[in-house]
Amino acid sequence: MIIKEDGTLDTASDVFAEGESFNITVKVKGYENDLVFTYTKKSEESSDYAPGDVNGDGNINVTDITKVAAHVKGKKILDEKGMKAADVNKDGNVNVTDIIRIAAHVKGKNLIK
Ligand SMILES: [Ca+2]
Ligand SMILES: [Ca+2]
Repeated sequence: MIIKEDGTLDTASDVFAEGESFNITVKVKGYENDLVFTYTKKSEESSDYAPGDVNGDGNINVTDITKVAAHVKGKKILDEKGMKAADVNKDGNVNVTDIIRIAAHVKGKNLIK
């Protein structure tokens, strides 16, 4: 755990706790009112990529089209999350229809919601 210059605690580097949740108690010598922070693990559900954002970088752009195209051609198969994000029309298949749909989004013609 790192305490940054602005006083925030950075625990992202190395998780020292396991399980669904854990507490961190902050005590300051000579002062009352201990602070207890409770951290709860993010559910798998919320970590899914947004539809169309195949590489999960937060943007839907030409990189995502390229990735879906490579998948459809059988050159580079997407991982599970990528597959889910790539199937923008949610018909259970990742194919050229999805590429067209993502391309339309990138062009600003038909946005994926
Ligand atoms: Ca992306
Ligand atoms: Ca599809």
